[in-house]
Amino acid sequence: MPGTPRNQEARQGLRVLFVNGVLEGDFSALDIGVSVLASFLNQTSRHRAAICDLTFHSRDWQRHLRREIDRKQPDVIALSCNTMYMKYVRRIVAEARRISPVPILLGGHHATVSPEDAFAIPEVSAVIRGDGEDALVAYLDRLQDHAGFEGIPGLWVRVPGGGEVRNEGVGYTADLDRLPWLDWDLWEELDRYLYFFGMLYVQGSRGCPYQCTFCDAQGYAGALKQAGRYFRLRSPEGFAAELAHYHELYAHRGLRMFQVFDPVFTMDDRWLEAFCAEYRRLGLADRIRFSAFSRIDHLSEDKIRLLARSGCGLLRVGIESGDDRIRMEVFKKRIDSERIRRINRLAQENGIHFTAFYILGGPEETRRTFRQTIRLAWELDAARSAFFVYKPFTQEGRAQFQGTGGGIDEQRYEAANNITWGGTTFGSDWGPRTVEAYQFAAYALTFGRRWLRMIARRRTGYLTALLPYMTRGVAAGLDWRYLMMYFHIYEGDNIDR
Ligand code: B12
Ligand code: SF4
Repeated sequence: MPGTPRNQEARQGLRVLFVNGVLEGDFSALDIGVSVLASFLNQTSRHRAAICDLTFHSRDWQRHLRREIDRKQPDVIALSCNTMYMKYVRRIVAEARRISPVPILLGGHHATVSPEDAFAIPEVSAVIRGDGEDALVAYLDRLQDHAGFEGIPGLWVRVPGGGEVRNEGVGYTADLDRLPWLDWDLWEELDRYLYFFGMLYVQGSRGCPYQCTFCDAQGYAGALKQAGRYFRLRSPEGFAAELAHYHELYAHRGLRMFQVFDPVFTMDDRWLEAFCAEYRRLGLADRIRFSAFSRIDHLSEDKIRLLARSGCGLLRVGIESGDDRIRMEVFKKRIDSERIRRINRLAQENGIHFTAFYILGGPEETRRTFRQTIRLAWELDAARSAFFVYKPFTQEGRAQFQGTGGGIDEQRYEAANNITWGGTTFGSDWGPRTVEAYQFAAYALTFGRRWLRMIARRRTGYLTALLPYMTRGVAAGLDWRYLMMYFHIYEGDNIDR
């Protein structure tokens, strides 16, 4: 019967199978939430977790899912969801239910910001809102012990035999230092990720105190508010020690860079100094570089110098728009173009590359602001420029289109599975296809220039690296457009030394 665990042995705990459900498109996610939760269960509870990754099985994912369920015999199947991938989640959940009667649990970003939507999927047995660590263990304990589900913050559950429990609140992990280091080998095809990307995803903090209107960090932050602060830091020394551990385990398997995924890594000055000092002391600065998200207003000459001598090779910063009003008032990222130019210059002088992120197609854009964005991108000449296409995740972002003569093409938005391509919005003098045309022009210019430099630098090495990369990727069922994109971002040393 759905909702009844098969493993009834008292102390052994339940077996959880996380399914990483990337069925097409962007294959870049070694999901951090799943990695954290699976490692947490294995290392701190009596329950056991495994990961079934569909990323490299897009052509035969149903067969792979069945094989993995047969092999791992889970008591619970769990999926992490974001809004764009809900179409995959629905298909996977339906298929998993055809294969197995065990409870199916959802969590993650979409389950937190839109729990009704996640819980409405008929095959879903339970949803956890917010941080998953403690709520997941509590859910599994109660499930195994046949106890009630009341009182677990953020847990919504359909009770076997009828009825449901919807607990108030959200899961919240205040102290990040109690989380164990990650067991990346839970990803059985880790070596493929290391081949295609050469990096592991790491975090020294969680959350972000800002409220940029295009970013759904604010949705998660809003849900978490009742429980505690969204922005939390780990011990900087503990974080550096964790990276040293990964370097020892994975450098010989292809790890070439740490991709630091703290939303604003350079937020806390003292923390950053302590981390950098420890990263250098452990001898990592000379052996493996890292790349990190930052914000222009959390960068200064001192910080850039500190980062440059501590192994940071690349900073990923949101420039968002070439128009100050769009960036500062519409997107609410209050950083002006002059400051951007100054920090960009300082970074270039100190040998730190930028990946600059831009957004095309947001509220109040005009053809003029599209051109301004492309012009600024050309002028800044970042090592990499990425032009995302606006997707209306937030209520505030949606509301901003009202009264502008623009809006959202709901059909296109419904069909979208990424922020990388595909217009879903329109303005007073432009439509979704206009956005795509400007995006094409933006890449033709900025990437064209980078491509010529790449060829000049690598010469025949370029083709001898590209051909096996593409061949292996296509053979693994990966989308050739993303392969092309990721080859030019991550292949080689990842940083363009
Ligand atoms: C790092 C990051 C990435 C990384 C890593 C993604 C990953 N899944 O690990 C990369 C670059 C690969 C990425 C990709 C994408 N991302 Co992203 N990403 C972020 C970022 C900056 C931080 C997220 C973070 O801190 N994670 C830390 C981990 C620990 O948190 P977590 O994943 O939420 O997991 C916790 C809980 O949610 C919960 N949980 C998670 N899963 C599960 C499952 C179960 C069963 C349970 C019980 C609990 C649970 O427990 C976890 C531990 O506490 C946020 C922005 C922000 N500031 O928050 C955007 C963000 C989450 N990303 C977003 C988007 C849209 C994407 C992409 C779709 C973009 C694209 N390619 O087009 C892809 C989706 C890939 C994917 N499979 O998730 C959106 C999501 C919006 C939405 N409403 O869904 C955000 C909010 C940014 C934005 N644009 O608004 N992303
Ligand atoms: S875009 Fe960056 S700074 Fe802005 S809210 Fe999102 S994570 Fe925070």
